[in-house]
Amino acid sequence: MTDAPVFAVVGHPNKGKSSVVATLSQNDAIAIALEPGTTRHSQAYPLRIDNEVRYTLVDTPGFQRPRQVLEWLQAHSLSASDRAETVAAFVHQHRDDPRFQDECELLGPLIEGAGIIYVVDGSVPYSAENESEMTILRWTGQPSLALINSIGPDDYSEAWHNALGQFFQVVRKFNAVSAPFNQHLSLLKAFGQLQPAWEAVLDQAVLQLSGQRAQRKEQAARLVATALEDLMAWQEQRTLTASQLAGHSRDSLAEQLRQRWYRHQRQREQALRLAIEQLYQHHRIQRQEAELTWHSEHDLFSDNSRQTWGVSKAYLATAGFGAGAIGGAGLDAITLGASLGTGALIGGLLGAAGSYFYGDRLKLPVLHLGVLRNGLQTARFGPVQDIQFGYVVLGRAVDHWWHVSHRNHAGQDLLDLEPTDRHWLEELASAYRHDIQHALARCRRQRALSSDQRHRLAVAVEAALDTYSQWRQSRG
Ligand SMILES: Nc1nc2c(ncn2[C@@H]2O[C@H](COP(=O)(O)OP(=O)(O)O)[C@@H](O)[C@H]2O)c(=O)[nH]1
Ligand SMILES: [Mg+2]
Repeated sequence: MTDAPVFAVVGHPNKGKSSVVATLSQNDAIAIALEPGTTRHSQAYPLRIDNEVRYTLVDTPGFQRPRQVLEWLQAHSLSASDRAETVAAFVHQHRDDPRFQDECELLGPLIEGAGIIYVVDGSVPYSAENESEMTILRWTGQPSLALINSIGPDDYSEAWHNALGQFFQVVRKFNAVSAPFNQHLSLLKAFGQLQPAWEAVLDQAVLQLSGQRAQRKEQAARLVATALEDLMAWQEQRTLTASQLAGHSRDSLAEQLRQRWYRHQRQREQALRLAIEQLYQHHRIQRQEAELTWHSEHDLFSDNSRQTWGVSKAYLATAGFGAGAIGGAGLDAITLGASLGTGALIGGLLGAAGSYFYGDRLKLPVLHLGVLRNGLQTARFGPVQDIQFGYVVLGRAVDHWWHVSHRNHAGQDLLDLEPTDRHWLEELASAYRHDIQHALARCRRQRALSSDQRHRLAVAVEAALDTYSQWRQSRG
């Protein structure tokens, strides 16, 4: 038993009703189509937090014959006091009438007590055609809110606002595809204002959604941290008999293990992408991203590889800065209190300069052959030699997380993780950078992280997520 409010999302076909439902119920499985008439039946989509329904949105077909419906209602109503009953009578009498199937479907939830969310497209001019629909909705007597959802580039929202204000208790602009999360919350609060019984429930839902969002960020950071550990430490092994070994050239063995190593790294990164998307309840994102791969001649700082990986020179120079800062930490300790951490600064500059001036090529994993034991020899490839690799993985993961966590469930665009020139890493507090650097260095040497180190890495990655968000926001 739940007293969670129900809202029927109604309006003309193809104005973004299903998109509003998808976004507010965080469900990307809702039919959103270019063709009108995709939705033939009303369908309820509950939003659950901790397994409890907090509110439900009902996706409905659009109005087809509003004028005829209104004529019928006017002919059957005696006074303003019987209008809601007249609407109910219309639905009961026309249940099996194919001409009014869509109207019966969409009015059904309203006569059962659902609130109204009326969706219009603010990018096309206001038309009086909508007045029959709006009048019918007003006759239901249900709490009502109108959303101006602009699909195209033009803006007629002011005219819409003036008209809608006469029919609905609250009128809001809300873009189902691009509205940021805080607008979802403020919309829920507005719903709470429509009916006293809903206020506490929806205020609670707002708190829970905020809490859930914070929790998801923390979980995302843990997922990224675990992937970093795995990717940095990964080693491909193969144990061969002496005769098998004789049948292989060293090069062909290295090549075989190298292929396997790359495949694993790519799959591990893909698994991280999917885990992040699932965490945010996105199950059908189409993503375009350069593969995590390179050739032995790839120079880490060449435009070519940076573009391939989607990370910038400045970003990697900053990673180099982080690396240098560790080297300088000793200096820092000596000068502690006497200077403002200039030791770390100088070390950092040297690290960055080293990256630039000494042609810092990404040091690739190499093949190691173990000693012959009982006629068997183990060949090992990996882990990666170069800590910069960890920063490449981190930069890509943070960018992907940002796009997923800011994506509405009505979004259908290809998620194109285009490289941009980003140098947000320098804005991450140095203590976090140290923790990341230490963890990456340890994993590279295949030394397991202690639970404390693991925790610190996750905390530092979460700080990186915050830093990246702020950095993006500051760039508008
Ligand atoms: N750009 C943009 N497109 C939207 C938005 N809302 C809906 N659309 C598009 O408009 C079309 C109709 O949307 P849909 O939600 O299926 O409308 P419905 O028929 O009212 O349920 C789809 O192609 C959507 O992708 C929006 O906020 N922004
Ligand atoms: Mg629809």
